[in-house]
Amino acid sequence: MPSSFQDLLIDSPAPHILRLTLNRPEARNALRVQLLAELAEALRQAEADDQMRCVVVTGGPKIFAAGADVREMADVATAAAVSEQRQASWRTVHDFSKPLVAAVNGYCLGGGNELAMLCDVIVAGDDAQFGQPEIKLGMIPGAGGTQRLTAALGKAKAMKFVLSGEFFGAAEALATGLVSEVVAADKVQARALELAGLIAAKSPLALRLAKEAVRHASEAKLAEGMLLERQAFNVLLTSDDRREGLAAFLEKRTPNFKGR
Ligand code: DAK
Repeated sequence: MPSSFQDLLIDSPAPHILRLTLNRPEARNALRVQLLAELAEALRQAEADDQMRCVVVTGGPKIFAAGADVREMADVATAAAVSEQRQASWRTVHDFSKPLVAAVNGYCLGGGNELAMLCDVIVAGDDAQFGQPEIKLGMIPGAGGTQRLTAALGKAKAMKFVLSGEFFGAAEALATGLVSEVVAADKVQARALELAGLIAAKSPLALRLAKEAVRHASEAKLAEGMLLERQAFNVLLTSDDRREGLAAFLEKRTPNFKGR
């Protein structure tokens, strides 16, 4: 792996296992374009490396990720310029054919939760907090949150969280099936690596086909919903409320939404 990675720590803690650690603690691991591009590049390299059979994605022991980078998105010109690159990175995560295990401690919000939901197995700590708070910024989820959260939680709960932006804890995430299992916060990394080890010991060919088949069961109808989500997201891109929501967050005040 190139040493030029800035936002991502990369190691191989056990044979056949690659661990990618989101590493922007000062911004709560916000997924700026640079970080997403590095994640995509690391996955491309893991895809091509026959020695790598399972990838663990984590934000470390304190926080998974606070979503897209609000500062980056608040600058409309920058957001537009990097939009294609950002989407290409998300596609690379989505298309990755080997098993992805998310190890989640702390906040797992917005794009962070969408990243976790793109993983195949989610091990969460009892300190984990999930949510899709985009609505508080005058936005909606943009990387499949409206579709995958609904598939996982059902309409009533997904609506509550997508419309209110309220967070929910690990117990609820487990009860609703959003995560695979919950363990004590300090056991998350070890348990994720243990599961990754179990997975990596299996036939790579069988793993790839199993992943594809299970995905088909849960995502066959997803494409249409993703299109709708993308159109709605784009409509909101130029709204005054979105500008206000992002500015209010950065200025640490309550937003004054006008419905425009
Ligand atoms: N972006 C940038 N900076 C962030 C950030 C974020 N998402 N979250 C936190 N920070 C920064 C804060 O600005 C603060 O910076 P300084 O003031 O120190 O310079 C620092 O991290 C610490 O934040 P707090 O003081 O707020 O820390 P707390 O521990 O008190 O609270 C928190 C942590 C995570 C609960 C809170 O920071 C928070 O609510 N953050 C915002 C969460 C949020 O709204 N996330 C959703 C972002 S929108 C798309 C795909 C995906 C997306 C969009 C499009 N396409 C493919 C089209 C995704 C959108 C989103 O995720």
